[in-house]
Amino acid sequence: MLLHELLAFDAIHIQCHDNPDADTIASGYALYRYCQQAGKQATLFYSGRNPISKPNLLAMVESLHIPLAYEPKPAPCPGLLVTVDCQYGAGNVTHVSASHVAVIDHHIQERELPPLADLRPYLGSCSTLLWLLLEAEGYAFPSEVATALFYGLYTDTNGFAEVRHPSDRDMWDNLVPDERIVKKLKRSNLSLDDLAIASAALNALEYHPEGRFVVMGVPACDPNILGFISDLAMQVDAVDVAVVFSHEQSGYKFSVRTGVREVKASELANWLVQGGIGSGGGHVEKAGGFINKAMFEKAKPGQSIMDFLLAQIRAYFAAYEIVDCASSGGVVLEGMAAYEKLPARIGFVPCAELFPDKTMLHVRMLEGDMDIRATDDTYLMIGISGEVYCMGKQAFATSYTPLDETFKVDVDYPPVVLDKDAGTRVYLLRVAKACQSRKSRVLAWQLSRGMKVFTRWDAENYLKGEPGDWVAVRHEDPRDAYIIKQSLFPGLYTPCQEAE
Ligand SMILES: [Mn+2]
Repeated sequence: MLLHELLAFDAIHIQCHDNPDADTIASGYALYRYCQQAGKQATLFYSGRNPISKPNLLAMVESLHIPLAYEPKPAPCPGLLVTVDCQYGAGNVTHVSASHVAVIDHHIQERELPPLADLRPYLGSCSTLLWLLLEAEGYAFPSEVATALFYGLYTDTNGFAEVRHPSDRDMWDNLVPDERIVKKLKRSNLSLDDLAIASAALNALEYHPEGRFVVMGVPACDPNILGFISDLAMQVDAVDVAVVFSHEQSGYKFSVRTGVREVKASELANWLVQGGIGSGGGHVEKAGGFINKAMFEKAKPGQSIMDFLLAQIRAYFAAYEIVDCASSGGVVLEGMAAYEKLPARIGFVPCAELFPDKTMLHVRMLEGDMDIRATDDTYLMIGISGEVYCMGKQAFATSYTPLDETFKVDVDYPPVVLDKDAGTRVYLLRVAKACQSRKSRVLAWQLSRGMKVFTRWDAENYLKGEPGDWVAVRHEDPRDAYIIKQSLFPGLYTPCQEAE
């Protein structure tokens, strides 16, 4: 959906979800300003049992002059009704009859959507979605709108700790908010009631020594409380993983924290919402998400959310064998078969052609951000999913043949490099050339159980394989192991024909 399609209507009514938070208010406000600038008759409102009372929301509405109306009994809408940060017909937004409806949201799909809808559950906030849509229209962000969207992302991602998608980070980097107002809002996030909730949760804390984790449930509260409690729990030496959730009207908001390299918080957050019951994501150490109540009750009838989370966390721990190639003997070679790695086409960018020697680069890709110091020897390699990794000139020369063509691939988020010294951005897919890997022989084995492999080169990050994926070793060395996705294996490897 493109935002200007909404402008086909003269009257545009924008509805935030009941019991609104900063993200829905910011999203609605940005859309309101856009419609108003286009000469439309726009209104911004919310409904539900209570008007907003939280100090930060009141301060947000006041300091940014947001014309947000509370309509406990909303009248039917002539023209277009747009629900932001929620879906028309869902449980967390009061029903308003309208002749035309549009939905802009970042939660998982709950309802059949109208033709005018944009739903991107992988984003950390609905504010990010509005930012992307407005950017696509070439919109110039007034300070109030920039500040609102910035604060919307801030509150929905626990102070940016749980941002999920590179687009979240792009918005965070690009918007220029009014720092004075942001500061004031950050300082009024929590109420005394929120603090009382935190202390009650800490009192009732249950520790599970077998997995060194804690899980805590709290009543509906400011989402920042979840991060606050889990961050506090992580400072206990016996706690490796913390999950804190709150009971919200339409589901459960949760925060995940981990302090051990064997568990990535973003992965655990995704694991908790398996089966389409919600959305989650974030970083290696901090992540979060939301579980939809109706979906959860349908998937796990009769189970409490606490029992469910405990079972999911235990299942996650049990699902993966951990192999550390740096400190152990590596993977078991017995039962592995020989395969030939077929020549594969990937992209490469020699840093020397773009940047001065020893430039600090910030690489942004779907997998996350990476900082590197690029020398004249560094090659940036771009895989077929848009993932970026580094290689030395020598290693490149022995394993790849450059081709005389550009590298083209269709990916969800094209990787981008920021030259931190010059402040310039380079979209790698615009400059990447193609190269072909040389044939090589590996031993490989298809996984029947999950596996996390720490390679010899990176003691902090593991490669993760699910059942059905493959583990392979180069040079018959059990410690030279890596993981290949099930879907990619047949295209990249073929059984060796020659006898041993
Ligand atoms: Mn939101």
